Amino acid sequence: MNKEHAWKILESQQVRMKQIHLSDLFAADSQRFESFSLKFKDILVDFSKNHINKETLQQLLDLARACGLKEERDRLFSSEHVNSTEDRAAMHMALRHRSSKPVMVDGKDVMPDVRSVLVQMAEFCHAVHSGDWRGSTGKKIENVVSIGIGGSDLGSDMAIKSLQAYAIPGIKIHCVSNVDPSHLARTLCDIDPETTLFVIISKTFTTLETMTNARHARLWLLDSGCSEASIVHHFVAVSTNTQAVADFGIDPKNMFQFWDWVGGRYSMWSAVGLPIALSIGMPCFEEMLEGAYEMDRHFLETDFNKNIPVILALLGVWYINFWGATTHAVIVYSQQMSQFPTFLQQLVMESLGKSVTHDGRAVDYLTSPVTWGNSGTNSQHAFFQMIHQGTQMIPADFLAPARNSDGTTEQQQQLISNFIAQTEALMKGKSLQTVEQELAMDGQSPGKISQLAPHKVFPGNKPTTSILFEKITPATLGSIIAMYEHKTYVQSVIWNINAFDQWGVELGKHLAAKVLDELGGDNALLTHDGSTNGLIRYARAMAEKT
Ligand code: G6Q
Repeated sequence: MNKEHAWKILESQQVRMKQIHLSDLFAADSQRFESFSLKFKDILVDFSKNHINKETLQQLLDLARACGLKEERDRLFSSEHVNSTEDRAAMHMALRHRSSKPVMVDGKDVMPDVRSVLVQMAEFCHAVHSGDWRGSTGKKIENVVSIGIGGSDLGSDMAIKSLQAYAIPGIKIHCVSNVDPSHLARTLCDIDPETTLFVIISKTFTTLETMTNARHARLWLLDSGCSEASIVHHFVAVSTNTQAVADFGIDPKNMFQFWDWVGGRYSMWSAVGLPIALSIGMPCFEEMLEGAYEMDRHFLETDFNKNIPVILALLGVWYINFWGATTHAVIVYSQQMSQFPTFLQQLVMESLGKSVTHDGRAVDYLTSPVTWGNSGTNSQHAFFQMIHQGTQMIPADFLAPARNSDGTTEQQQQLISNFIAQTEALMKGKSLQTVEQELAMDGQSPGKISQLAPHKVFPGNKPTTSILFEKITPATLGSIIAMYEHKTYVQSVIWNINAFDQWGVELGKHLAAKVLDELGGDNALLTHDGSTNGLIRYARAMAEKT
């Protein structure tokens, strides 16, 4: 079957499926949960509350086959240059590869280098934690300030917060990303320069925000009385660009290497994750790698009809391309994982926010969903209104750890009951008849009932996928992140787009430079459009106010 044919079959299937309410699918099949849920270790993925039946799933799998998913998955894992526009492999899986087999990238086994950086990270973390590595005045390091942005920040920030329960006592990790002066200044105002270590993370070591913040961090140390010669005790770098690290004044022996076959948003498994390792210790960091590796194997070795990243990706394609959904919500019933939707937003939208195919043709179908979300139950008191009663279809993933050792069982049970009850309510809804009966039982008059009832109806029929796991551990977090990475790749294959470039980000890196010159100058002749000229003049005038 070719792709066009598979696509047409799914279009007809959507016409059929949209006639059937989700609750009727459950009423008709007592085994629906068993048929449409999968388990990976302790992670239960229940996708039964989606607009599918066995036929739909088969048709989606046919589409995947017609798009050459098996061949493309093998190309990814064989280090072929799947990042076509940058002519690179996307081999982040090598960073968490745990078997003794070699991993060849561009004719070289990369595992010796990968392992040697892991050893360097382990030695460094041990030195910092034990106090062998000290600040210039001999004090133990108590604060680590990670400076990086985008892919060099979001993964670490999210994992450090998610794994707070594993944090090593006596050391606090702060992530600074924004060039907004408040981010660095507010972070530094409460910490002691003598006990602070900066980790400067940048693949290119040229990113404006990171380099500017790094320079200011250095000035802060010098202002505190630290000499130029002693600054080495307070700075390490993570980069692919040794020369730029040396030019900045960081001793290359205090640099942790990674490689151009690791994309920024896929790099938290490399030394980019050093702040994570400093927070939770290297054994826990390695457990996170192990969890991701197990998910890599699941993706690589499991038949597509039981393959979790494949199923999740196809559900996304189903809603985006056949139901017209333009957004995908991610609700995490865990305060510690509240940064997860932000991390996922970059992974998905930077990877899939493309409008041309690999060979440069404009696509004539939707690609990346707007990916967004927040923690539950907070979101229930904020934007759930629109998911329940708005006009758009918003497919949502609900994630939760069933257990949490912080706080009380009562709080945790409330959290999980909200998680479960919301997915049920979104699926079932509440009919006009039920609402009218409830209002009548409340003693409302017939006039009041007919006025209020339409507002209180919940159509239901809203698709959700529940991802419920035992508790947040480094390994589980690693598996979940890798699951979403592979889901993203599968969608890129179906859409025939490059998941690993980011020309839109590159543009942003250059645009600001010209305006920056003009903002600081007094050149009256500005040659932009009227709006841009007006904004530059207004910002100049505001900056001059005392
Ligand atoms: C990620 C993107 C982007 C990148 C940042 C930081 O995939 O390419 O978010 O990670 O722009 O880049 P550097 O690591 O080079 O500073």
